[in-house]
Amino acid sequence: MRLFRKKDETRKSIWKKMVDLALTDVRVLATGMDDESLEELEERLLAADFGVPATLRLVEHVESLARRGKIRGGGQLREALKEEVARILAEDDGPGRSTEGVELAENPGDGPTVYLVVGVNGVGKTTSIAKLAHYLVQQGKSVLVAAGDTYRAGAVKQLETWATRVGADFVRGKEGGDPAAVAFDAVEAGIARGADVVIVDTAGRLHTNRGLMDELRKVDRVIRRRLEGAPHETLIVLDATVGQNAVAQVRAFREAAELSGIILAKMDSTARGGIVVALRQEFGLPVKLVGLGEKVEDLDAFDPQEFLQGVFDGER
Ligand SMILES: Nc1nc2c(ncn2[C@@H]2O[C@H](COP(=O)(O)OP(=O)(O)O)[C@@H](O)[C@H]2O)c(=O)[nH]1
Ligand SMILES: [Mg+2]
Repeated sequence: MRLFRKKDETRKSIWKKMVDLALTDVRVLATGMDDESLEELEERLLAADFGVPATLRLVEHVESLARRGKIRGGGQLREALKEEVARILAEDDGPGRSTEGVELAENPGDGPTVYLVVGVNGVGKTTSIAKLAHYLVQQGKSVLVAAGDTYRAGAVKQLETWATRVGADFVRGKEGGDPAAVAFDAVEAGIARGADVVIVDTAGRLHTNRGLMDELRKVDRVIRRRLEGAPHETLIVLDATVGQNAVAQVRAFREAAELSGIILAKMDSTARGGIVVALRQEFGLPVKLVGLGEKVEDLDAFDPQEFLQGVFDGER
């Protein structure tokens, strides 16, 4: 399936916000790439959540161009940065990446497409599931959501309320019950009811919790066993406002599940877009969807071109 980007004011302001960071205000560096300028560039990139590996790569790139006399002014510096970030974002492009939107993998065979959604507490998993379900229902798909977060009081109810609101089918487990059993029941129900898509919510206590990772492994295994090729996407939801913490979260969850992409929630609440680049540089994992608010419509496909423009060509 393909999620086309929404053209509205909300989205415009998001990309503009990133520009507010003044990353593009490189005029100070225009006098020549001395060590001080490079240090300042490094500081700015780190402050914008680009993370150490991506920052070093970008600074080295700029330095080497400058040494060869290829960067003489702010404009050239900006272009050099933009090109290198574009290169990072384009690396390891999996199937379904395009500048127009994101294609989430689908089940090519019989049975439903299954998406497993993971991430720590409070990042926006349940809300993102509601948004994705809403989008899919709007596309005419029959969607079933499964309340795999059986730990947190209210988590089941929260998903049920969303499901009812967006017109998705709903599978619950017993409170305090086994999340893997819920996942199994959900895939089973999806097959029996002929659902197009099954989305499995999960618990997200701290990623330092070994029990959680063991449990996720079990959920993943149960889904695999019940339906060949499933889960078709394992999406980790990250909170865009937590900076480099997001990198640590991906590292932890990667141990338990084969992540296929990122949903970056709360992009409306941050002006630092560098995390997108940090995640790509470190894991080669694409941001597929971005959360832009608390309403069901506030989900969008990540568009690398628009991202680049927002960060480097925005109004100054
Ligand atoms: N501003 C904003 N808030 C969000 C977004 N996504 C989720 N939230 C809020 O973040 C909080 C936690 O969300 P929830 O989906 O329950 O997180 P979960 O614990 O990971 O399932 C809720 O108050 C949501 O409304 C987003 O894209 N933007
Ligand atoms: Mg939740």
